[in-house]
This record gives sequence, structure tokens and C-alpha cells, in this order.
Amino acid sequence: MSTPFTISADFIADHNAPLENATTEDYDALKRALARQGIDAEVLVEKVMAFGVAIPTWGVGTGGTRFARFPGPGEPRNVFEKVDDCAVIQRLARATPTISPHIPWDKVDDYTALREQAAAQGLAFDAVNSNTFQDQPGQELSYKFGSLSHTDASVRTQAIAHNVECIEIGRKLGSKALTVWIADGSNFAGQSNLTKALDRYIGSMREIVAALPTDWRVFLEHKLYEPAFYSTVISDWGTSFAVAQELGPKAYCLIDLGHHAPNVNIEQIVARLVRFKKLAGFHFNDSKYGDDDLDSGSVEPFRLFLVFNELIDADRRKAEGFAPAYMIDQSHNVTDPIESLVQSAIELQRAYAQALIVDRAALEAAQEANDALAAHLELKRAFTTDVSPLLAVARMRAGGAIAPIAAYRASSYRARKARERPIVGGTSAGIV
Ligand code: AFD
Ligand code: MN
Ligand code: MN
Repeated sequence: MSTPFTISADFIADHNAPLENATTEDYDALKRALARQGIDAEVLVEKVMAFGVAIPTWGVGTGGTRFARFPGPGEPRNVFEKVDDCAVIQRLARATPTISPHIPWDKVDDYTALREQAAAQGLAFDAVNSNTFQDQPGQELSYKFGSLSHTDASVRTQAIAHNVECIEIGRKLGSKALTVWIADGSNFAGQSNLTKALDRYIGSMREIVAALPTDWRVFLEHKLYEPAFYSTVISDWGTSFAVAQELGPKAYCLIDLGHHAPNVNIEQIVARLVRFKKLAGFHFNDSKYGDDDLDSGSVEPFRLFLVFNELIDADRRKAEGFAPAYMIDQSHNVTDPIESLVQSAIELQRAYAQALIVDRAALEAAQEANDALAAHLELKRAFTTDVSPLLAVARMRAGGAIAPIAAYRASSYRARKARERPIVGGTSAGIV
């Protein structure tokens, strides 16, 4: 088989060439403006260059809803091709050096080969996501009525074994964490004993935690509804936190931004979990109504900024045990997934850079003096600063594209993939 087409460093450099002068000019202007506020733009560029968020393997395939999925041309047909797409995202935006795999969707015979293929393109593997929310072909027992919290012990045993297998696969890939999201819950009042279901989940999770290598963590992902519509077993951060406490020092709480009721103060949840040393990290996305899995920063960029504001606050305080893992979890239904993921990674960098611009001393002084408006204006000043030139310079210095979406479109990558990857019938990405 011929080597798959990719976007080369030379192509990116050529695309950057006519844009470099204007980018530098804009950056210099921003640098001067920031210097007047006592901020060194060069330090920010370095921090932005060091920022990394993991791409979920399912994110590079077209997503869907329960109504339909409209596949795009040239979709990756297996995890090796997903890695190729992740590599292109990283080449263009230089913000996504890791991949978060999903088992069994990404199961292969040779994990060393998969790890090496990723490493050859400068990529490593982040948290492994288990899947006990679907039945797989040939699976002995069904998850229709739950998995880790199922009433039947043999179903729980099967779900535990799957998670242990995910850990084994993750070890081969170089991961250090397992993310567990379960669809367990109920659709009718009275269907499930709410206390016993949680007890059974905790019992199952204890066995999974016992199987974790010493240097591994487990991330518990809560979600208030869907696919169960009356109750879910791990419904909210409070349940997640209480369970993580019972499970001990290897268990942490993962925040998927879409997994809360509308208007919930997510940044405050971040602060709480940091305070109690239980913040695992994030599945970044955006939403309007529920678990919409829209592109990060596309609906509520200010909320995203406020989340990063809490993260920077924790980082500055050197909060004990603070080591959040960043992942994207989006479903791209109407866009080219590569474009969405490139832009989402940039939006995350933007929120991060803006949060770094907050004058922490000024903010604290206003808070201590109960000057509500001054405190708010300090955040707004940072949030309304256009850091785009700074992000562009960070990408340029890292070898990425100044204008990543334009470069991607000019490369004809998707058209090339459409020819290289003829549809073989059904993709393994699933509907997420
Ligand atoms: C579903 C869940 C959750 C999870 C993802 C991958 O809502 O966000 O992270 O599947 O397992 O979308
Ligand atoms: Mn998620
Ligand atoms: Mn979700």
C-alpha cells in the first residue's frame, strides 16, 4: 500500500509565508499593549505552546444523532486512519499532542504497532475510555439494563472485566488513566432502587480500582441524563465526588462540560473539585440545551474562559494534587471533524491565554474590598483582549499553520482521503 497522503511541514511553511509579516505586526502591537499592563507576551506564547489537549478517536469520524448520521467523504475507517487524522490536526494547530482512545471501537491486534504509528507522528495516548453502554457483536450478556450497576452480578462481572481489559490495552499504549462513563440509570420512577444501584456501582468500581497499576488514575464521568431519562447512577459532580472519596486516592472526577443541567455554574464545580483534590480533568465541548457535544467555545466562550480562570487560579496557588487532564469530547455532525477539532483546540488555547492575562493581584484586591464591579471588569478586560495574534505566533513557532483552517482547505486533504479511503460499509465510530 502506498504511504497515505499527509500535510507536510513544507506545505504549511509555504502557506504561512505570505501571512508572516502581518502576523508579526499584529503580535508586536498586542505585545506592546500587554507590556503596558505589565504582562510579558513572550511568556504567554511559551505557555500557549506548552498547552495540550487530547483528541478523542471518535471525534475524527462524523458524529450523529439518534435520528441520523450523515457521513462525510474520506472518514477514517479504523484507528490507524484516525491516528493519521489526529496527526494532521496536531500539525496544523500544534495544540493536540495526545489521543484519547475508545475501547472496543479502537481494538486492534497489535497495540505496539498502533503506539509506534502514533509516536512516529509525534503523538502519544492519553486516557482510555471504556464502553459498557453498547452491546458488541458476540457479547454474552446485555447492557440493556445497565453494566457496572446491573442487578445481575454476572453482568457486572463482565463490565468489570471489560474495564480491566481497557487498562491492559492502555498499558500497551502508554496511557496512565481510565475514563469510566456508564449509561446506567432508569427510565421509570420505581424502576431502579436508587440506593442499591449506586452500591452496586461502587462495588464494581472497587474491583476496577484494584486492577489499576500504581501510577494510574481512574476518571469518573458523571452525566445527568441520557440514555437513561429518569435517573442516572452517576448523575452529578456530588455523586461523582462522594464515590471518588470512597474509592480512594486513585479516583478523580471528570467534568464533561455538556453533562450538566442548563445554567449550572460549572466553573464553581471546577473550584470545588480543585478544593477537594479530586479534579480529574475535562471533556471539553459546548452546548445550548444539554449534552449537545458542540464545538468548544462556539456557544458560550465566556463560560469556557471562566473555567480556565479557575484552573489558572488553582495553578497559581499551586493547589495540591492539581494535575487536570484535558480532552475534547465533541460530535461533529455538520462540519468536517478535522476543521472542528482544529478550531476547538484553538478556542481552548484562547480561553487559556485570556485567563492568563487576568491580573490576579488586582482581582484579589477587588474581591477582598467587595468591589464587585471592579472584580468583574478585571475578568472582562482579560476576556475581551483579542489574543489571536499571540495564538498565531505560538502556532507559527511550533511549526503549525498561521491560518490552520485555510491551510487545511488548501491542502485538499479531505479530497485525497476520499480517494484513499473508499467506504467499506459502516464505520466503527458509533454515535456519540
Ligand atoms: C458519550 C457520553 C460521554 C462519553 C462518550 C464517550 O455522553 O460524554 O465521554 O460517550 O464514551 O457521548
Ligand atoms: Mn464525555
Ligand atoms: Mn457526552
